[in-house]
Amino acid sequence: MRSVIFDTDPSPDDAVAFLAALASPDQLEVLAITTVAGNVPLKLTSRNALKALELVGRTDVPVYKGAAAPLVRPLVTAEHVHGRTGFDGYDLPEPTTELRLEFAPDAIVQLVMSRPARSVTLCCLAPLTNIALALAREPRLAQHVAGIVMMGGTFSEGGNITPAAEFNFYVDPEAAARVFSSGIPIVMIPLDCTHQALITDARLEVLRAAGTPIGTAFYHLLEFNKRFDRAKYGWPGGPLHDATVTAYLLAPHLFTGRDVFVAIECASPLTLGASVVDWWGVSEKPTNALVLRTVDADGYFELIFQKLLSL
Ligand SMILES: [Ca+2]
Repeated sequence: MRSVIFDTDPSPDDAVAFLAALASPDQLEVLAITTVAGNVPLKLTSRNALKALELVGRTDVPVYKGAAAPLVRPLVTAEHVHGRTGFDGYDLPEPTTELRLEFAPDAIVQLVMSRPARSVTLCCLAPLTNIALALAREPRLAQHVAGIVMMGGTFSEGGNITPAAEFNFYVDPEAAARVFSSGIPIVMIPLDCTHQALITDARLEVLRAAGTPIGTAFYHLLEFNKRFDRAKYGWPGGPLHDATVTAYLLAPHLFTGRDVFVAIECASPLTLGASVVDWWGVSEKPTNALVLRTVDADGYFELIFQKLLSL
Protein backbone atom coordinates (compact mmCIF):
# COMPACT_ATOMS: atom_id res chain seq x y z
CA MET A 1 0.00 0.00 0.00
CA ARG A 2 1.36 3.39 -0.97
CA SER A 3 0.07 6.74 0.31
CA VAL A 4 -0.18 9.45 -2.33
CA ILE A 5 -1.05 13.13 -2.72
CA PHE A 6 -2.16 14.37 -6.13
CA ASP A 7 -1.01 17.89 -7.02
CA THR A 8 -3.07 18.90 -10.01
CA ASP A 9 -4.65 21.57 -12.27
CA PRO A 10 -7.66 19.51 -13.29
CA SER A 11 -8.46 19.14 -16.90
CA PRO A 12 -10.01 15.75 -17.77
CA ASP A 13 -6.74 13.81 -17.93
CA ASP A 14 -5.85 14.98 -14.41
CA ALA A 15 -9.25 13.85 -13.17
CA VAL A 16 -8.83 10.42 -14.78
CA ALA A 17 -5.47 10.16 -12.99
CA PHE A 18 -6.73 10.79 -9.46
CA LEU A 19 -10.07 9.00 -9.93
CA ALA A 20 -8.27 5.87 -11.17
CA ALA A 21 -6.15 6.06 -8.02
CA LEU A 22 -9.29 6.31 -5.87
CA ALA A 23 -10.52 3.19 -7.65
CA SER A 24 -7.43 1.29 -6.46
CA PRO A 25 -7.75 1.26 -2.65
CA ASP A 26 -5.86 -2.03 -2.42
CA GLN A 27 -2.73 -0.35 -3.84
CA LEU A 28 -3.09 3.40 -3.27
CA GLU A 29 -4.30 5.51 -0.34
CA VAL A 30 -5.15 9.00 -1.63
CA LEU A 31 -4.46 11.36 1.29
CA ALA A 32 -5.44 14.58 -0.46
CA ILE A 33 -5.76 16.48 -3.69
CA THR A 34 -3.92 19.79 -3.92
CA THR A 35 -4.67 22.26 -6.67
CA VAL A 36 -2.54 24.81 -8.50
CA ALA A 37 -2.98 27.27 -11.34
CA GLY A 38 -2.10 25.79 -14.72
CA ASN A 39 -4.44 24.67 -17.48
CA VAL A 40 -6.90 27.28 -16.20
CA PRO A 41 -6.73 29.70 -13.24
CA LEU A 42 -6.69 28.38 -9.66
CA LYS A 43 -10.33 29.06 -8.90
CA LEU A 44 -11.38 26.82 -11.78
CA THR A 45 -8.82 24.04 -11.20
CA SER A 46 -9.97 23.86 -7.57
CA ARG A 47 -13.61 23.75 -8.58
CA ASN A 48 -12.89 21.06 -11.17
CA ALA A 49 -11.24 18.87 -8.54
CA LEU A 50 -14.35 19.15 -6.34
CA LYS A 51 -16.63 18.45 -9.33
CA ALA A 52 -14.72 15.30 -10.29
CA LEU A 53 -14.96 14.00 -6.72
CA GLU A 54 -18.66 14.89 -6.61
CA LEU A 55 -19.25 12.87 -9.78
CA VAL A 56 -17.89 9.70 -8.19
CA GLY A 57 -19.30 10.33 -4.70
CA ARG A 58 -15.88 10.73 -3.07
CA THR A 59 -16.41 14.08 -1.39
CA ASP A 60 -14.58 12.67 1.63
CA VAL A 61 -11.24 13.29 -0.11
CA PRO A 62 -9.85 16.63 1.11
CA VAL A 63 -9.01 19.24 -1.54
CA TYR A 64 -6.56 22.03 -0.70
CA LYS A 65 -6.10 25.13 -2.85
CA GLY A 66 -2.50 26.12 -3.56
CA ALA A 67 -0.58 28.66 -5.61
CA ALA A 68 -2.53 31.03 -7.85
CA ALA A 69 0.56 31.93 -9.90
CA PRO A 70 4.04 30.58 -10.63
CA LEU A 71 6.96 31.46 -8.32
CA VAL A 72 8.27 34.44 -10.30
CA ARG A 73 6.42 34.63 -13.62
CA PRO A 74 2.94 35.59 -14.76
CA LEU A 75 0.58 32.64 -15.21
CA VAL A 76 0.21 31.09 -18.67
CA THR A 77 -2.93 28.97 -19.14
CA ALA A 78 -4.17 26.51 -21.78
CA GLU A 79 -7.82 27.33 -22.44
CA HIS A 80 -7.09 26.71 -26.14
CA VAL A 81 -6.82 22.99 -25.29
CA HIS A 82 -9.31 22.44 -22.47
CA GLY A 83 -11.87 25.20 -22.98
CA ARG A 84 -12.68 28.13 -20.73
CA THR A 85 -13.48 26.03 -17.66
CA GLY A 86 -10.82 23.35 -18.14
CA PHE A 87 -13.73 20.88 -18.17
CA ASP A 88 -15.53 21.96 -21.34
CA GLY A 89 -17.50 19.29 -23.17
CA TYR A 90 -19.77 18.06 -20.37
CA ASP A 91 -21.54 19.61 -17.39
CA LEU A 92 -20.40 17.87 -14.25
CA PRO A 93 -22.48 18.17 -11.06
CA GLU A 94 -21.90 21.27 -8.97
CA PRO A 95 -19.80 20.52 -5.90
CA THR A 96 -21.57 20.25 -2.56
CA THR A 97 -18.33 20.35 -0.60
CA GLU A 98 -15.90 23.17 0.17
CA LEU A 99 -12.17 23.44 -0.21
CA ARG A 100 -10.16 22.93 2.98
CA LEU A 101 -8.89 26.17 4.48
CA GLU A 102 -5.22 25.27 4.69
CA PHE A 103 -2.87 26.42 1.90
CA ALA A 104 -1.89 23.42 -0.25
CA PRO A 105 1.91 23.65 0.25
CA ASP A 106 1.34 23.74 4.03
CA ALA A 107 -1.00 20.75 3.77
CA ILE A 108 1.61 18.83 1.75
CA VAL A 109 4.23 19.51 4.43
CA GLN A 110 1.88 18.51 7.23
CA LEU A 111 0.62 15.33 5.55
CA VAL A 112 4.10 14.13 4.58
CA MET A 113 6.00 15.10 7.75
CA SER A 114 3.37 13.62 10.09
CA ARG A 115 3.82 10.19 8.52
CA PRO A 116 6.80 7.80 8.59
CA ALA A 117 9.75 8.73 6.38
CA ARG A 118 9.47 7.67 2.75
CA SER A 119 5.85 6.58 3.04
CA VAL A 120 4.14 9.29 0.95
CA THR A 121 4.58 9.72 -2.81
CA LEU A 122 3.70 13.01 -4.53
CA CYS A 123 1.87 12.60 -7.82
CA CYS A 124 2.43 15.81 -9.80
CA LEU A 125 0.19 16.55 -12.78
CA ALA A 126 0.70 20.30 -13.12
CA PRO A 127 3.23 23.12 -12.81
CA LEU A 128 5.40 22.32 -9.77
CA THR A 129 4.76 25.57 -7.87
CA ASN A 130 3.13 23.96 -4.82
CA ILE A 131 5.98 21.46 -4.43
CA ALA A 132 8.64 24.18 -4.65
CA LEU A 133 6.75 26.22 -2.03
CA ALA A 134 6.44 23.17 0.23
CA LEU A 135 10.21 22.62 -0.06
CA ALA A 136 10.81 26.26 0.86
CA ARG A 137 8.53 25.94 3.86
CA GLU A 138 10.09 22.66 5.05
CA PRO A 139 13.42 21.66 3.42
CA ARG A 140 13.40 18.33 5.30
CA LEU A 141 10.48 17.34 3.07
CA ALA A 142 13.04 16.31 0.44
CA GLN A 143 14.41 13.55 2.68
CA HIS A 144 11.06 12.58 4.15
CA VAL A 145 8.97 12.08 1.04
CA ALA A 146 9.15 8.71 -0.75
CA GLY A 147 9.41 10.32 -4.17
CA ILE A 148 7.66 12.21 -6.92
CA VAL A 149 6.03 10.72 -9.99
CA MET A 150 5.31 13.55 -12.39
CA MET A 151 3.93 14.18 -15.84
CA GLY A 152 6.13 16.86 -17.38
CA GLY A 153 8.95 17.72 -19.72
CA THR A 154 9.99 16.59 -23.15
CA PHE A 155 13.29 15.90 -24.84
CA SER A 156 13.25 14.16 -28.22
CA GLU A 157 9.58 14.91 -28.89
CA GLY A 158 9.67 18.72 -29.02
CA GLY A 159 7.47 21.02 -27.00
CA ASN A 160 3.70 21.46 -26.82
CA ILE A 161 3.61 25.09 -25.66
CA THR A 162 6.83 26.35 -27.28
CA PRO A 163 9.05 24.41 -29.69
CA ALA A 164 11.33 23.56 -26.76
CA ALA A 165 9.11 23.15 -23.72
CA GLU A 166 6.28 21.07 -22.32
CA PHE A 167 3.46 23.06 -20.69
CA ASN A 168 3.91 22.15 -16.98
CA PHE A 169 7.62 22.99 -16.90
CA TYR A 170 7.18 26.07 -19.11
CA VAL A 171 4.57 27.61 -16.79
CA ASP A 172 6.87 27.46 -13.76
CA PRO A 173 10.43 26.61 -14.79
CA GLU A 174 11.93 27.89 -11.52
CA ALA A 175 9.70 25.52 -9.55
CA ALA A 176 10.66 22.60 -11.81
CA ALA A 177 14.36 23.47 -11.44
CA ARG A 178 13.95 23.59 -7.65
CA VAL A 179 12.31 20.16 -7.59
CA PHE A 180 14.93 18.55 -9.85
CA SER A 181 17.76 19.86 -7.64
CA SER A 182 16.05 18.76 -4.41
CA GLY A 183 17.41 15.24 -4.20
CA ILE A 184 13.89 13.78 -4.13
CA PRO A 185 13.70 10.53 -6.13
CA ILE A 186 11.85 11.56 -9.30
CA VAL A 187 10.04 9.59 -11.99
CA MET A 188 9.46 11.94 -14.93
CA ILE A 189 6.94 11.02 -17.62
CA PRO A 190 7.61 13.35 -20.55
CA LEU A 191 5.74 13.93 -23.80
CA ASP A 192 8.10 11.39 -25.38
CA CYS A 193 6.15 8.77 -23.41
CA THR A 194 2.64 10.26 -23.22
CA HIS A 195 2.49 10.91 -26.97
CA GLN A 196 2.34 7.13 -27.42
CA ALA A 197 -0.90 6.96 -25.40
CA LEU A 198 -3.52 8.26 -27.81
CA ILE A 199 -7.25 8.41 -27.12
CA THR A 200 -8.40 6.78 -30.34
CA ASP A 201 -12.08 6.40 -31.24
CA ALA A 202 -11.91 2.70 -30.35
CA ARG A 203 -10.48 3.43 -26.89
CA LEU A 204 -12.99 6.21 -26.26
CA GLU A 205 -15.83 3.93 -27.28
CA VAL A 206 -15.14 1.81 -24.19
CA LEU A 207 -16.27 4.76 -22.05
CA ARG A 208 -19.36 5.51 -24.12
CA ALA A 209 -20.42 1.88 -24.32
CA ALA A 210 -20.27 1.51 -20.53
CA GLY A 211 -23.36 3.73 -20.38
CA THR A 212 -22.65 4.76 -16.79
CA PRO A 213 -22.65 8.39 -15.57
CA ILE A 214 -18.86 8.30 -15.20
CA GLY A 215 -18.28 6.65 -18.56
CA THR A 216 -20.59 9.13 -20.31
CA ALA A 217 -19.04 12.16 -18.59
CA PHE A 218 -15.48 11.21 -19.48
CA TYR A 219 -16.45 10.18 -22.99
CA HIS A 220 -17.62 13.74 -23.64
CA LEU A 221 -14.80 15.47 -21.73
CA LEU A 222 -12.07 13.52 -23.51
CA GLU A 223 -13.85 13.85 -26.85
CA PHE A 224 -13.66 17.66 -26.43
CA ASN A 225 -9.88 17.48 -25.81
CA LYS A 226 -9.42 15.14 -28.70
CA ARG A 227 -10.78 17.61 -31.24
CA PHE A 228 -8.02 20.10 -30.46
CA ASP A 229 -5.25 17.51 -30.38
CA ARG A 230 -6.43 15.87 -33.57
CA ALA A 231 -6.36 19.20 -35.38
CA LYS A 232 -2.98 20.15 -33.92
CA TYR A 233 -1.07 16.91 -34.36
CA GLY A 234 -2.98 15.11 -37.09
CA TRP A 235 -3.08 11.97 -34.95
CA PRO A 236 -6.04 9.60 -34.56
CA GLY A 237 -6.55 10.99 -31.03
CA GLY A 238 -5.01 13.20 -28.38
CA PRO A 239 -2.69 11.89 -25.67
CA LEU A 240 -4.07 10.99 -22.23
CA HIS A 241 -1.07 12.53 -20.45
CA ASP A 242 -1.62 12.69 -16.72
CA ALA A 243 -3.12 9.28 -15.99
CA THR A 244 0.27 7.77 -16.91
CA VAL A 245 1.33 8.81 -13.40
CA THR A 246 -1.30 6.58 -11.81
CA ALA A 247 -0.66 3.79 -14.31
CA TYR A 248 3.03 3.85 -13.42
CA LEU A 249 2.21 3.49 -9.72
CA LEU A 250 -0.22 0.63 -10.36
CA ALA A 251 1.65 -1.18 -13.14
CA PRO A 252 5.25 0.00 -13.66
CA HIS A 253 5.87 -2.93 -16.03
CA LEU A 254 3.85 -1.04 -18.66
CA PHE A 255 6.73 1.47 -18.96
CA THR A 256 10.43 1.53 -19.83
CA GLY A 257 12.89 4.29 -19.06
CA ARG A 258 16.37 5.19 -17.89
CA ASP A 259 18.01 6.84 -14.88
CA VAL A 260 19.46 10.11 -16.15
CA PHE A 261 20.44 13.64 -15.17
CA VAL A 262 17.78 16.27 -15.95
CA ALA A 263 18.12 20.07 -15.72
CA ILE A 264 15.52 22.74 -16.43
CA GLU A 265 16.23 25.87 -18.48
CA CYS A 266 15.23 29.03 -16.59
CA ALA A 267 17.03 31.82 -18.46
CA SER A 268 16.87 31.54 -22.24
CA PRO A 269 13.81 33.26 -23.77
CA LEU A 270 14.06 30.80 -26.65
CA THR A 271 14.05 27.56 -24.65
CA LEU A 272 12.50 28.59 -21.32
CA GLY A 273 11.21 25.58 -19.38
CA ALA A 274 13.01 23.05 -21.56
CA SER A 275 13.96 19.83 -19.78
CA VAL A 276 17.53 19.01 -20.78
CA VAL A 277 17.75 15.24 -20.44
CA ASP A 278 21.23 13.69 -20.49
CA TRP A 279 20.03 10.48 -22.12
CA TRP A 280 23.54 9.34 -23.12
CA GLY A 281 25.25 10.34 -19.87
CA VAL A 282 27.61 12.76 -21.62
CA SER A 283 27.69 15.20 -18.69
CA GLU A 284 28.72 12.44 -16.26
CA LYS A 285 26.57 14.18 -13.65
CA PRO A 286 24.87 12.02 -10.99
CA THR A 287 21.41 10.93 -12.12
CA ASN A 288 18.41 12.68 -10.54
CA ALA A 289 15.41 11.16 -12.33
CA LEU A 290 14.05 8.01 -13.91
CA VAL A 291 12.78 9.29 -17.25
CA LEU A 292 10.17 7.03 -18.85
CA ARG A 293 10.23 6.80 -22.62
CA THR A 294 7.85 4.05 -23.68
CA VAL A 295 4.41 2.92 -22.56
CA ASP A 296 2.36 -0.13 -23.55
CA ALA A 297 -0.59 1.99 -24.72
CA ASP A 298 -3.12 -0.87 -24.95
CA GLY A 299 -2.23 -2.05 -21.45
CA TYR A 300 -2.41 1.54 -20.16
CA PHE A 301 -5.89 2.30 -21.48
CA GLU A 302 -7.21 -1.10 -20.44
CA LEU A 303 -5.99 -0.54 -16.89
CA ILE A 304 -6.99 3.10 -16.48
CA PHE A 305 -10.43 2.95 -18.10
CA GLN A 306 -11.27 -0.26 -16.24
CA LYS A 307 -10.38 1.49 -12.98
CA LEU A 308 -12.36 4.61 -13.91
CA LEU A 309 -15.43 2.61 -14.85
CA SER A 310 -15.27 0.59 -11.63
CA LEU A 311 -16.11 3.67 -9.54
CA1 LIG B 1 -2.51 18.53 -15.54
